[in-house]
Amino acid sequence: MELQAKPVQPQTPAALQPKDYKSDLKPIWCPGCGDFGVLQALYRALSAIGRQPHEIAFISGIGCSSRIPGYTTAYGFNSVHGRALPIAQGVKLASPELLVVVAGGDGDGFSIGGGHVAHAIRRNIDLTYLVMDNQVYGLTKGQLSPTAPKGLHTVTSPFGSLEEPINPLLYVLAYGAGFVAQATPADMPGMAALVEEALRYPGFAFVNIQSPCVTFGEEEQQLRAHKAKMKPLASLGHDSSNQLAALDLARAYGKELYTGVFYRNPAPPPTYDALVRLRQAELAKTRQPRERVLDAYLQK
Ligand SMILES: Cc1ncc(C[n+]2csc(CCOP(=O)(O)OP(=O)(O)O)c2C)c(N)n1
Ligand code: SF4
Repeated sequence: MELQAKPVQPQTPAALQPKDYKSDLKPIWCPGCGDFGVLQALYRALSAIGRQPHEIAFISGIGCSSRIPGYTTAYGFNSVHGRALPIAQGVKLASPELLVVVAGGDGDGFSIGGGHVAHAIRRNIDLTYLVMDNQVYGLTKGQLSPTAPKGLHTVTSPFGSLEEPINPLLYVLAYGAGFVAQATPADMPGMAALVEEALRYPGFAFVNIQSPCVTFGEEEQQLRAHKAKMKPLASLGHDSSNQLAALDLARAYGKELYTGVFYRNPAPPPTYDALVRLRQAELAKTRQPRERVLDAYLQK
């Protein structure tokens, strides 16, 4: 008797839902922490993009916000304080097909890890960097962070902060980041749309998320205050392809709460990871047969 194969029904993959990116781990953030909103916006943005969880890698350092990788079904590495960006660059170069997302706090990114930001930008590695900017070190109980406003009283600034804060928007724009935006969980649809746009940008994309720390943050950094003072850049008629206008608006960091895209390079240059692949392909053509055997071995 001849065996007949069962007729195969053509399968169209079901569209991914936000819940498909949600892991079984329950977030242990304080009730009301802004990072809950960021996580929801991420799930929404990822489902809109439709990449499978195994095609995505989340890299973080250490901090409350750096817990994000564990709360997704994607690959994740909750690494070392301040070292998320160099690790993420290595991941992207080793596995260029992955969608690489870096998530962490303002302390992680602009204090201990501050030196890495400029290099990731000038290399133009294709990754998305989400900073949950709450102006304090949340995880270690509310010490002064690099974006803390002048005068802020914390356990490490008993006289009020005497230092000027770092301006993350101006910082990344000045180094030439191709995509720079700011969001707040006070506008969830706006934040999800911005995260999605950043994920889609081909190159280094940065989103500064004003994510309130309800336990150690100031009153004016909470959602209610954000709702009252946020100004969507689109409603101001800002042209996001104008880098100089973006730099000018970014100077108001800490005074105004502008949300939306400050800058999007209208002609994104090739990314570092794409250039590496191009050079590899060029080099492969000129290699001698013996060297090609070595290349094939190294690529295993
Ligand atoms: C090398 C190293 N230095 C210091 C620490 C202590 N530490 C852990 S998280 C953190 C700062 C957290 O603040 P932030 O990065 O802004 O994230 P948040 O907790 O506010 O989300 C510090 C100083 C550490 N874990 N490792
Ligand atoms: S300490 Fe602040 S940043 Fe950390 S979980 Fe609590 S509210 Fe969020």
